This record gives sequence, C-alpha cells and structure tokens, in this order.
Amino acid sequence: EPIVTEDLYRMKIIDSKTASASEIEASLTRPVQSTNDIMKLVLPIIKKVQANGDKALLELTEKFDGVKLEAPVLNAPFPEEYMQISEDMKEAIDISIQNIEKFHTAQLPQEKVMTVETCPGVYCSRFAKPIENVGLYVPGGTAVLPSTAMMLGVPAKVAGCKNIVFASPPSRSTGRLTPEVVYVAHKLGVKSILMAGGSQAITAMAYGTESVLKCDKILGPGNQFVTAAKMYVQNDTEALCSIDMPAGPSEVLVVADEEADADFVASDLLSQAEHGVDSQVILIGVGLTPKKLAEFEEAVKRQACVLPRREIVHKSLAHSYILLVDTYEEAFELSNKYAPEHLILQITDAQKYVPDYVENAGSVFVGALSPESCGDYSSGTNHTLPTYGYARQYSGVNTSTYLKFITAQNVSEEGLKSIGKAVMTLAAVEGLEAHRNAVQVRMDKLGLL
Ligand code: HSO
Ligand code: ZN
Repeated sequence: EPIVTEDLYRMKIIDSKTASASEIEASLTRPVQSTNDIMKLVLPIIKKVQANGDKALLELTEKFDGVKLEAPVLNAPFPEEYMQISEDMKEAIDISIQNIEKFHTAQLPQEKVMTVETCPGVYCSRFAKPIENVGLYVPGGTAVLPSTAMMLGVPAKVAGCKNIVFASPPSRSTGRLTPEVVYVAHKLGVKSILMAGGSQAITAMAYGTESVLKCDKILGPGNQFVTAAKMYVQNDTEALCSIDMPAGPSEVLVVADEEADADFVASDLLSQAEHGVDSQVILIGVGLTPKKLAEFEEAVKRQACVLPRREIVHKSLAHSYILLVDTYEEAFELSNKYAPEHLILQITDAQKYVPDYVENAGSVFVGALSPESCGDYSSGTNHTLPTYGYARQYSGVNTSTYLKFITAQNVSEEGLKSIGKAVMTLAAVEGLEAHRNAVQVRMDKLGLL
C-alpha cells in the first residue's frame, strides 16, 4: 500500500543564487556524531568481554541478539547446512567476487621490492608484507550484508593475510549466521566466524578470547556501538590493534544536469536513502529548468512511495537537500567541500571531469549507466568507503589496507662517502654523539676520513 502525502518524500531545495553562504554551508553539514554517550554504554561491554572471554560473548549474544549459542565461533570447514543458498545467489556471489578480486589484484605492488639508489652507493628499498591476522566485521541489523563480507574479505585474501576472521551476529529468527555470509567465508578460505555483533565482537577480535583469534587489524562498517568499540581498541596499547577508518552514516552526492534521466537520478538518491534513517542524500542540479527540477522531485516521490523500506527513506529524505547551481565548476566546488562517500555524475560528458575535477570523494560513479548499486555489489570497486567528510584524507578499503610497507637500506663504501659527512653534521647539531660516532667508526676503519 503506497503512502503518498504531499511532503512525505520532499527534499529541501536551496538555490545557490538566492541562498546565503551559511544556508549553503548548512545544507552540506552532517549531523554531529558524538561518541561520548555511546562510549559510556560500550565500556562495560568491552570490560566484560576482556574479563570473561567466550562466556561473556555467549551471554551478550543471548541478551542482544536473542540467540543462545553452544559456542561463539564457527570454524572452517563450515558445515554445508550453514550455507544453503540458491544457484542464482551462488552465481551472483561468484561473479562479484571474481570482479572484486580482479580489481584488487591489480592494486598489488608492481614489483616485489622497489629500490632507488638515492645517491651513489645508497640503496633504499621498500617491500610489502600482509598484515597477519585480520578481523572483518559484517553487520547484521535491518539488512543482511553478504556484499560487505566480499568487500572486506576479497582484498584480505588478495593481500595474502594468513588468518581472516569474520564476525557477524546470528539472525534472531533462525539463530544462525546469514548463509550467504558463510558461503562467502567458505569461498575466501576464511578460518573462523565469530557469531557475535556489536562492541562485544570488536572487543573479542581486538584482545582475543579462548576461541577467538586476536587480530592485528579490525575492519568493517557498523552501528555507533561498533564504531565506538573500534575507536576504543585502536587507542588501547594493550590491544595493539589498528582499524580501517572512522565510520559514520552512508551518504551520496549526485550531480545531475538538464540531460539527466530523472528516473535514474531518483533511483540513485533512493538507493542511498534506504540504507538508514541517518543516511545523507544530496542532489546538486546544474543549470536545471524548473520543469526538470519538478521531474526529479516527481520521480523521487513516485519511486519512493512503493519501496518496502519507504519508512526509512522518508526519514532520511527529510534531512536531505537539492542544491541548485549554474555551472559544473560550482557543482564540483561544493561536492569537493562536502567530500561525499559516493559521488554520482549524471551529467553530459561525465568522464571528462574525472579525475581532474574530483578532489575529495570515496568512489565516483561516472555517467547515466553507472548506479551506485553496481559498485555496492559487483563491478569490482570496494564499497567500504570513507564517510562523514573523511574522504578528504582517507581512502576506501583497498588492497594496501591489508599490507604494511617495510623499508630497507643498504649503504656501500661509496654510499658512506656520499652521505657520511651529512649524517655526522646533523647528529652533532642534535647533540647525539653516539649517532655521529656510528658513522665515524666506519669511516675511520675504511680510511675515509
Ligand atoms: N552503499 C553501502 C554498501 C552497501 N550497499 C551494501 C548495499 N549493500 C555503503 O557504501
Ligand atoms: Zn548501498
């Protein structure tokens, strides 16, 4: 039964010609995410899992997910009955994994060791090694997300991580993991799946428990509890654990001009809006006639009112904006300022603007036929992307997210001749005599001084 009332799926319109700078600024400002209050709720859970390990996990999964488990971890090989899915679903997962794997394999370092002779006889090199143990969080909640299992798991496998651990809460209704997630785990050679969610899952992977492997890095999206726990463990030297990036609600910015297909534009806005009530959706219209603007609005309404998740859509559209500008330059200026997780370009000759006009964005969808959905699932790019404006300084998850780069140097006699004096001079001004001496003794023995 479609719900249609006048203003239900209306986005606020800001015309850059008449709006004040602060109004424009406000339309591009995200709601503040404060982690302080959440942290108060999360801290006791972290302490509990640290103190009681598996026992705490079982209790918390019963409390929060309503599932009473025998053991918190499912180890490979995973039982067939845990991954019963249709042939169509297998095919969809297989083709997606294949594309994600292709794109992320191409991101591996070109050469095993990169070496530069910085000056005669001084050889500096760099090589990559995988992070050994990684914990990948696959959220449960209002949608099951096997795609996230692929997006996190494939690059980990490509990078060569030795132990890949998944964590995902069991479904309240079946008491089991999402079978698609287990199938992805099976395909990627994942060793074990922690059947828990929230901050308890993050804690278990950060510190380890009797049955959960302690992980060196934890990745994956999640709600505010998950995010708060990730922030906590990355700051705790006892955990010695890093995370992928800070996370906020998912968002999209679509740039569309008079040529854009209103149905396409609306479908992209709505596929973001349906993620959650706090999703951010922005449309920048370039040189639109009033008739075209009305077409966009009409298409949003028409498509929104029949969506199964229209309640969520309605709430997220309520804090979403349409910004009207005259030129493509203005559109990109605003977009770069906002730094969207997803940037969709439904404009004439869209490819012409990529990469030169794009300064800040997680991932770009170029042209009318490239919906965000393709990148969310199957094209090959990663969908774990920086939100909340962090696209200014963070990249989305990629192959090097699972690598660390080690540098090396090999200095020859000729090399010492090249830089020995500089090193000694700098060591002297820093008052570090032992440093200076480390070069001095060598040069003395070689008769170079
Ligand atoms: N758009 C989401 C990813 C996703 N979409 C998963 C569907 N499933 C954040 O980039
Ligand atoms: Zn999505």
